[in-house]
Amino acid sequence: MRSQVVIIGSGPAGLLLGQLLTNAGIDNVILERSSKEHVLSRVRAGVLEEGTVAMLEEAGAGRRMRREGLPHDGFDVAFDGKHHRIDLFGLTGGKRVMVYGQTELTHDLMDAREAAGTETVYEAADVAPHDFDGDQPYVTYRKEGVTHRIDCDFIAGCDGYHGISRRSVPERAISLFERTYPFGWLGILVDVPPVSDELIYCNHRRGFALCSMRSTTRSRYYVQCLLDDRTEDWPDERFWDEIRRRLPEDVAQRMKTGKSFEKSIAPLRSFVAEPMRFGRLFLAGDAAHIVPPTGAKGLNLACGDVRYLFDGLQEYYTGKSAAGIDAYSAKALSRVWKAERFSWWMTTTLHLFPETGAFGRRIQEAELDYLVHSRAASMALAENYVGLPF
Ligand code: FAS
Ligand code: PHB
Repeated sequence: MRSQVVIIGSGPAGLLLGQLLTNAGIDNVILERSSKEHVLSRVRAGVLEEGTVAMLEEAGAGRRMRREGLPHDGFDVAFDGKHHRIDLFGLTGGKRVMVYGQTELTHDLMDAREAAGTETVYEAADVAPHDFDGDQPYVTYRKEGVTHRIDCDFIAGCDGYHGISRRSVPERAISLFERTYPFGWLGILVDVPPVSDELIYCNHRRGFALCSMRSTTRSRYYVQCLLDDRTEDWPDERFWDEIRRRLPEDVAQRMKTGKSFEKSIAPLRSFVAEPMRFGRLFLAGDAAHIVPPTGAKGLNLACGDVRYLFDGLQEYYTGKSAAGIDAYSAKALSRVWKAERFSWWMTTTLHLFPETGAFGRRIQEAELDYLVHSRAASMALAENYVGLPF
């Protein structure tokens, strides 16, 4: 079999790239190791930057997001018992974010791909990229006991942090940068109205908390937890007690509680692989970088990579120029590192770091005080949160 582009991974990066390529008449196939149901069962991001929203519409997968998504013009930062609104719209000259779950976005992209009749091979085992340092790369995979080979022009490694693509690059050719955090996020989904119309990011001496949502009837809440915590350590009753202890009194009092139907713990990490291109293999999304979810950047960064990679591939196939794909890695990394910095800053400013002691706590308090009382500081937060330009 032959295709122009083989995409490894059917997450947001792979699906969005595949849809843009298909719409541009560039044939592609996605190889996904899990089942479609498993991909859709994952609960992850919730906030889309304007650039991501525009790309979904460009891909022809934005209708339901426009109908069901929640445009947000600001969010609250809470600390010391009070909450302060960050006016994204006012501080960025009219930009906002869209609250719309990654699960829904993934579903919409899968539906668009199926409508276009473009192939995704689910439950593809032992996917492996080959000869990407030459000009005749190919990918092999096993399905129902049969090994298949797809010859192609390019391979897009959109297979996430634990994928095979990055791990297929020789160690001497890649540099890894990483910072781990001494805590995780415990998240729940619950069908009760959100406690606030907008998100609330809360710094508290007991730990970080985040009040988010998926709709006006479905809340998404998080608390900072210990790295070795397990979901069974957190029955709903403990979760509700803890998040209300961390929120300002007026917020805690009006919080609706209920029985969670999803509960998971995610570790936090900052990670970047450089470069993001190896001959005919390109890394995009979590395969190349990870950010702590505090800044709501992970999914949006994946879409930013796809912006550059799709533009470069389209230029290669139509303009017969390799300038775009040659510039991909440097361009993507420049935006990735700015988002890494922002996500690291949001995480260090909002979470409890016992090891930084009393001095570290006072620095956090000064950072938060400056943030909400300085227009310049709030503008810096706002322009990063709505998304830096592509
Ligand atoms: P993904 O990981 O989404 O997709 C990769 C795909 O490749 C998967 O479907 C996987 O099954 C497949 N794959 C892996 N190995 C393969 C192989 N060998 N062969 C074939 N297929 C393979 N971001 C936010 O902005 N906010 C959040 O709150 C947030 N929460 C998160 C919670 C968790 C637990 C995780 C892991 C991530 C979270 N993120 C969050 C980040 C997340 O949204 C990612 O940035 C986003 O999924 C990136 O999309 P992809 O790059 O497509 O990678
Ligand atoms: C979410 O709704 O899942 C969410 C929102 C904002 C974040 C992280 C997660 O920063």
